[in-house]
Amino acid sequence: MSMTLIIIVFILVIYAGAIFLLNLNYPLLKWDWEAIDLKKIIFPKNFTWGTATAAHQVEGGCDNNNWSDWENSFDKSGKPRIRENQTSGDACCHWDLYPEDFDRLNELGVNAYRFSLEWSKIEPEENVFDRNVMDHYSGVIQSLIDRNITPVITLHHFTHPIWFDKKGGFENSENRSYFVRFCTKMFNEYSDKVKMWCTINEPGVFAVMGYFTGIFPPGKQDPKLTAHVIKNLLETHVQVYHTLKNLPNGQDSQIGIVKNINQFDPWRRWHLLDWVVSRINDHIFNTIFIDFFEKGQFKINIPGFIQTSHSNSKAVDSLDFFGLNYYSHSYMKFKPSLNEFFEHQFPADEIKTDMEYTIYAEGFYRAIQSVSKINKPIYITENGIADKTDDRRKIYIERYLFALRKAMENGADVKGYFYWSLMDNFEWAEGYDMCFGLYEVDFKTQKRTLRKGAERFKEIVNQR
Ligand code: IFM
Repeated sequence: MSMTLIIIVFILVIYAGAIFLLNLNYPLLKWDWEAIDLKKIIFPKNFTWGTATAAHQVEGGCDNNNWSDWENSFDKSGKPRIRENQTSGDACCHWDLYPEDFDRLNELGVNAYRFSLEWSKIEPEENVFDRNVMDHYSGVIQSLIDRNITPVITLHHFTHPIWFDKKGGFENSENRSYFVRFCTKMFNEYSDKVKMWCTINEPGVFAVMGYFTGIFPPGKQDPKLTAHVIKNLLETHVQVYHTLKNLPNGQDSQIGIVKNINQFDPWRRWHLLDWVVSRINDHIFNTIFIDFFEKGQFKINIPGFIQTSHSNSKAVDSLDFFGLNYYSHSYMKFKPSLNEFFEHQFPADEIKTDMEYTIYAEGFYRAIQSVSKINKPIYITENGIADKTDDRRKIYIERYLFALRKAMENGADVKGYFYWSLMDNFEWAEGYDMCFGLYEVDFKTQKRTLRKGAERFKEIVNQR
């Protein structure tokens, strides 16, 4: 055998071995849905059922934050930032209509509601707190309690005041103190009635979309800055957690972070470069967060690109619960281009949602398993489908709740589930075209109508 042949055989053996190990370690879970009985999905009696929203997406009148600026701006080529130049505007008028929206929570039979406080309305200028706005949120909380609905507050859900943004937002580590001050004030104000708090919603999405893809504000495309913002958000969470825990009511409050887990699977399971791009995405988007809370270590290791390492022993002790948002997975195909290294693919055997992803309930099971490593109680703080024609919502709800129940039966400590969303709302860069609501909203009349596909959610919730 010539030397060249030996080298070729050697490389092929190494390649095949690597692919074999990758397939073994990261199997693609697929269930035979035809053979699964989705009629019997029964949850424990004490399970928390809720729906979720966020201020900017539903309240209306959010005109003093990073997103209101963004909605009125254009990219370098003159293209609007939001699909068809839409703006959040009056959104669902939830600011005024919240009492009737909360009647809908009773109609659904849920017992919890996750919503966010709009920092830019509460502190419109640096260190100026608006008493009327704070009283408004007291009314919101009381209105939930009057209906036997547990209020769950999110302190940062993608938006913050323009004054904070102008200081560099979460790009600057020194700015953390402004957010900590806001959180402290909110906790002092509401923690006698609110016992569950989410610090930051989807730090990975916020950082990747704002600083890597540039689809969210501030529209930057800088991988190193993305890593820095992620680290800063995680450190901010730790600081907020420990600050609030030491305040009155801190010890009897549940405080956690909300993180979206998205699986990244290689499009061609035999192709090493598809594996490389999917593992890198998984590393940036999922693993660094899980490791931070499991081991207190923040480590990004993409040789020649980003390498950073930092540890904080307080991180392992900074969660009373882990808030998991899950929607889908992404099939990654390597792209030989200098600008983009990968593209997304959609298999024919998976049902597409209106967003750029498919229905993949098995990934919900995988996501729950992966965050179970952190060893904290889990709340599903978001899960839902954009389905304008309402012909996939029922199947989505059944499959995802089946996956959740299965994960619980296999030992996952999941305490509750919040459907995203109570009603159609402003879906960020997608504007109003993505209809995630259990209730359809007619944005001209503000009329809400329960969708047929949502009936299955109601049935499962009320099986208690
Ligand atoms: O609407 C968003 C929400 O604000 C954050 N999580 C994902 C949802 C659906 O895309």
